[in-house]
Amino acid sequence: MARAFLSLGSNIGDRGQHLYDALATVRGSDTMRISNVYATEPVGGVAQDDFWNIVVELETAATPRELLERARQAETTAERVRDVRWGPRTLDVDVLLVGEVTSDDPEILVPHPRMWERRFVLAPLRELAPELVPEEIYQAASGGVESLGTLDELR
Ligand code: PH2
Ligand code: MG
Ligand code: MG
Repeated sequence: MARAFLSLGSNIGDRGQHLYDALATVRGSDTMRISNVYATEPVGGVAQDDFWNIVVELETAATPRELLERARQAETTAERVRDVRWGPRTLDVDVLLVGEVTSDDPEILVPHPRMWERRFVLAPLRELAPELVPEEIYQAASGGVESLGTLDELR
């Protein structure tokens, strides 16, 4: 079993509902912990609305590829349309870390190559796993983030 971390984000429609609806699919039958929800400034891409982002932690035997399949299934359920790279989306689910496992499959790079640059990833991640996010790395990352409390409180 490994500790795996996935990042979820939404900036179209009912952001809290999209995040909430993804949880059962992302979880499978694993044990899951969920960070607070963060309202976050869009990083990169086109001008767009703020995101809501969370990170979830799974205690899992799944491979990166199996986690990618769960992520895609949740995105399909949210009727995500892929047009603009880094553009607005109902739901984005990215695999960040899967224990010590690495993947160099271009469809599913693990660890996620851009995770250390993004506060919308690091703020919720460090809540769940402070030992993985050194303060200097957090400070060097970019993008405004504001904690909104738990997903349950927001629904
Ligand atoms: N996702 C991106 C690009 N930019 N910015 C924020 N704040 N949150 C995201 O989830 C996000 C982003 C690409 O997936
Ligand atoms: Mg992403
Ligand atoms: Mg993605």
